[in-house]
Amino acid sequence: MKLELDQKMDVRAILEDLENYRPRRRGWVWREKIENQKIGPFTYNDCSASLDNYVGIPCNKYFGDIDPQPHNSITTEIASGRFEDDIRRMRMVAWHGADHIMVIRTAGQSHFDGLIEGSPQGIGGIPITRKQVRAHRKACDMIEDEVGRPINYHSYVSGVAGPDVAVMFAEEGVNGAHQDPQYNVLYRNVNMVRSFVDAAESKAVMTWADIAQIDGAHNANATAREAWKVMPELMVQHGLNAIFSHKVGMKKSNICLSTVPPTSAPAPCTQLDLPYAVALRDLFTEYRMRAQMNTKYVTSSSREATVTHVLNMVISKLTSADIQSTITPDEGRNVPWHMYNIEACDTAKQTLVGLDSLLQMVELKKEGPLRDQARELKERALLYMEEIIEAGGYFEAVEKGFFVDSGMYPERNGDGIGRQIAGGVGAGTVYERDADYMAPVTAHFGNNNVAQYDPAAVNDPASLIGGCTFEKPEKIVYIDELDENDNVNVRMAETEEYRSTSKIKPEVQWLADGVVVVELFLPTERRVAEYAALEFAKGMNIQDPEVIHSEVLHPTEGTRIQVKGVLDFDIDLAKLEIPPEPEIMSDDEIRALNEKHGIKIVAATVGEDEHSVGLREVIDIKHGGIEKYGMEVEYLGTSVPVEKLVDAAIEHNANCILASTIISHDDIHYKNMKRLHEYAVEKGVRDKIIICAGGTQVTPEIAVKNGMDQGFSKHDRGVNVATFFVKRMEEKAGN
Ligand code: Z98
Repeated sequence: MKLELDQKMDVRAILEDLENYRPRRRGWVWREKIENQKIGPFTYNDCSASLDNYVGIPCNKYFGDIDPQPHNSITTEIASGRFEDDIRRMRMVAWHGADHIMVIRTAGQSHFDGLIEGSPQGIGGIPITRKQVRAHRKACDMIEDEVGRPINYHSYVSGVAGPDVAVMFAEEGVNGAHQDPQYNVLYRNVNMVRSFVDAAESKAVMTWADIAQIDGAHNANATAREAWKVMPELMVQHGLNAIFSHKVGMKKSNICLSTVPPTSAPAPCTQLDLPYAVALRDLFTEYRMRAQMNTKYVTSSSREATVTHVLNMVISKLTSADIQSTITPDEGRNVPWHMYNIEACDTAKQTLVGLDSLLQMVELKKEGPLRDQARELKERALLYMEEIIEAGGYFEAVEKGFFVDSGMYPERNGDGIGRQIAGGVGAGTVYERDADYMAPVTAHFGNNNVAQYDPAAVNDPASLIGGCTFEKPEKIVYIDELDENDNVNVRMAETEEYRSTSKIKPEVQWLADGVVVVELFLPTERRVAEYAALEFAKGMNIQDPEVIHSEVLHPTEGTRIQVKGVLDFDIDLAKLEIPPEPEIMSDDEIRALNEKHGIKIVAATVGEDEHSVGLREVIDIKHGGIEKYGMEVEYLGTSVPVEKLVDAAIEHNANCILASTIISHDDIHYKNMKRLHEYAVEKGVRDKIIICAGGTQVTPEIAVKNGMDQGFSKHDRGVNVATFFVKRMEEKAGN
């Protein structure tokens, strides 16, 4: 199956014949850094190959539409709850530069002691099931063909069903997964003995499938009362999971430390985050770094989250990041919407590309506070590790509440997360293997008495049954759906109208969800503004309004509010009247017609308006304005009365007037246009002179309504204006 560039993804086609779909590869694919790479007019040293199809950041139009891709894998986390809608988002993020697509799973799945099947809807994520994973991997296969770069698909191998999930992931070609038994123990209260035994099995399976692993240390950062105080502990957590994984057999280059710069401005964050990042890279030289962004201090301000993200990436750039994660700003306001995934990917791409070659020009000091603090952090971490051993080992240390304590080790505040060795979900479910225990499967951890059945099968126990599902995927039992009411078919039937007709609705995460965001400034204090905003939203026919962000601009003068809500009507695109795209002539055509008609323009910003930039851009040759076609322009300046403009046109024998009118208070821009037209009529020259107006709030329709020949908006450039003048001159000449 192939995606057509100019067509939407057909989700139904992806779901077809899933039973027989097989992933075409296993394992993680890293981007390759190309030094000295020429892209457009520039040379890059820290980028990878560009994509075949992409959407660049908005200003790439000034640079020949290039879209350089940093060498770091870029993660996007998707948490919409409907896997069928995630599929379309995956395509969009891939075009924006994400190659690591991480789907968050539904709340509570970590306590399921087994696989979930079918495609139920989730909360805060999706139930991870074979059908869903297969459909997603199939979609990623199509998307990677389209963008020309491998897409790594990722989810979680944590929780009580870790090994079951790991096996399913290996079978389905999942490329990355979180696996860290400490996560189970500390944050999900899964029994620690069970978690570590399961982790050994899970990691063995992940090793076979070449799945890149991400640990869970970042959660300590996000949970701690003061995140920067857990820096020594974070290193201990990384160390435990990293060495455990390696001992199970995982190659170090597949073991990624999930590291977060622990603080955020207004803290002097670089002062703390940089030594920490350096210390971590000193200690874990052979492992990979997955730079997560700081979510602990992310609020509902997308601006603030973006700055945090950028500061975090400066740390990544000054040290290293094999994977750069993006979350902004979903985490803060819990709105996991298409546009925020994409914005965050763009933020990462823009920042990392903007910082290209940084380390060719600057160097971290080898001595001084950076190295001193890094050394101190490493010492604290080693002491911590020693104390764990003294306490009797990891399990005892957890029982004693060593972890996620709010003190900066060796200080302790006694408020760590304590778990009992015999407690938690799944306690008492680990049994010693019998003396004759045997499992005829591939990638199994620990004792397996295969020899007693067939000595030749010792290194390949699955050969006893002619291959397990890893070798013989046809042995996989594929279950399509278990719940006749909660599945993708039911959901898609509900929104079918928006798939198969020309109707559309606004959307933030699910097809036709109708959700919109309205931004208001209200001249009052915060709490009052929040409630007032809800009333305004209701007045705008927005249903279920909810304030998702409020920001004090001044305690009494006013508050900025963002309200989300639902619009319950749709639009039929077949009935939509869209004015034709403005015609643009070639430079040569315009020049030729100008020679023929001798266009002479009098231009000014009219009224009490001092704005000159827009008009100058339209006129000046420097900005590719109308002068470049040889048109003669008499520029009168700013704040010119409309009457003077007409008088000057008469005096200079001009055939065109171009008035710029930016200010729109009290509809002054309309009034200016009207007066211009009327005064030209009074003077008896209206039919001899083409009169046009432009400005940020001007539309062609409004301008014409107010007596202008044409109106130009902020999107119009010199070429649009020049094309109009020569065309109208031709019309007037009867051609
Ligand atoms: C991230 N922003 O992953 P539940 N295992 C580990 C985790 O870190 C997580 C889970 C499992 C973060 C997202 N991390 C949070 C090591 C979650 C998820 O129990 O299904 O929520 O497990 O980058």
